Amino acid sequence: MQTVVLAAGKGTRMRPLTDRRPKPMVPVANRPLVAHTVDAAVEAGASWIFLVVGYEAEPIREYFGETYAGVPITYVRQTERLGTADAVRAASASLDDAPFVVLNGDALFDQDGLDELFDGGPAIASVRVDDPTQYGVLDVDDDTVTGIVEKPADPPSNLINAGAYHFPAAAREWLDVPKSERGEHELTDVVEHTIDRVDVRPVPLSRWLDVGRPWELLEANEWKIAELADRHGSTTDAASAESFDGTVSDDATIRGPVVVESGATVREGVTIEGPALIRSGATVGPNAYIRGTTLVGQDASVGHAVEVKNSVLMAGAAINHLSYVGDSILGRDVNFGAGSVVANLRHDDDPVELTVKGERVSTGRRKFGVVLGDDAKTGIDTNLNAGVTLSTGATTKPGESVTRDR
Ligand code: TTP
Repeated sequence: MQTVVLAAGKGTRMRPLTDRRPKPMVPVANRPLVAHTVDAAVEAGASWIFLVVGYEAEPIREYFGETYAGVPITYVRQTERLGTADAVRAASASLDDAPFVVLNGDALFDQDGLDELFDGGPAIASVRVDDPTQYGVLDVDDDTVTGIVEKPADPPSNLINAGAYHFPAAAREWLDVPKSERGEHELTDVVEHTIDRVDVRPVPLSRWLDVGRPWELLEANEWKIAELADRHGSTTDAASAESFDGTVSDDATIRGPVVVESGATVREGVTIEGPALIRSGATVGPNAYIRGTTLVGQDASVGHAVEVKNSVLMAGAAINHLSYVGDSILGRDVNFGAGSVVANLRHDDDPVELTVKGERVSTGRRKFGVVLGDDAKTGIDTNLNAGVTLSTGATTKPGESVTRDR
């Protein structure tokens, strides 16, 4: 099945984490986000991948090369970000006269659901949610989709569009849709054309995650680190040092599923409660505590008397002395000054808010810490309040208490 993967988005809602990398390349467990989508597509039967790229395309090309997992990759450049239908239209000249699948490159799909989408005829993947009013909602009659409505006040069902479509060959002729109210050429309008002409099945997904905002990156890592660690990590309570590819001290305590990649070092006195992934070149300890689904990225370091809980540390991030980091995302080469501490809970117990595109929005999480852009550095003894974002390269002074974004 020829498969178009949409990866030309800007990821503006994920800033500052997308200042220096396209959103498809943000790290999720041991690969970039879009690689999980491509892997799932290959597993489901993709025979050729058409990657639509735009903003910061080079790292995507470098990662996948000309073939990936034995499947040829064609890169299609979308020159202007004019919408998802425009993105597929950019790819359509390269497609054969045959059915094709389109996947949003910034979503995670469960494998069984994707397998079902690829098998059989035209289909659209959907997820059942409690409140569908902020999504594209499917109208379904028996086993056929009869309509799709954007953000309806009175939704026809609880099934939302999950951004994965199986189109008939003829749909290549239907991609030229006018701009929608929000000024984009949208694939949902192409779906409307398709359901007017052929039967389209709804394919229910049991698990799905649209990764648009920073806390969803945390959720993506929670999903994929747990999956990876369950597959490869030690599941015994007291794993022996030999169970790991990396170097693990006999005096470290590892509980639950943990992956320590080759070239990573876990020193004496460390406790890691999985799921966790310690990537190559990373060092942990001595005497550090890691818990609650954490990614320690390549060459990152977590030093003496540091506790890291449920967080993502991108490559080269360093928290070396006497710190606490909880429910947070630290960009590449972030440096925590000694004694810097993150708050991840409000005293009124309300969900923590974060700035997304200039507005404070609820993360929906009672526990959420901070987001630090690449190269941000805290002075010693900095306190970072829950929901604070530090932009790329930002610094704090020693002893500062940071309660606002900078
Ligand atoms: P969005 O999530 O709507 O856009 P985005 O990824 O740029 O994020 P943000 O809104 O934070 O800036 O895009 C959905 C998917 O479609 C995503 O995989 C990116 C892709 N896309 C394109 O490839 N081309 C486009 O013109 C648009 C609008 C999206």
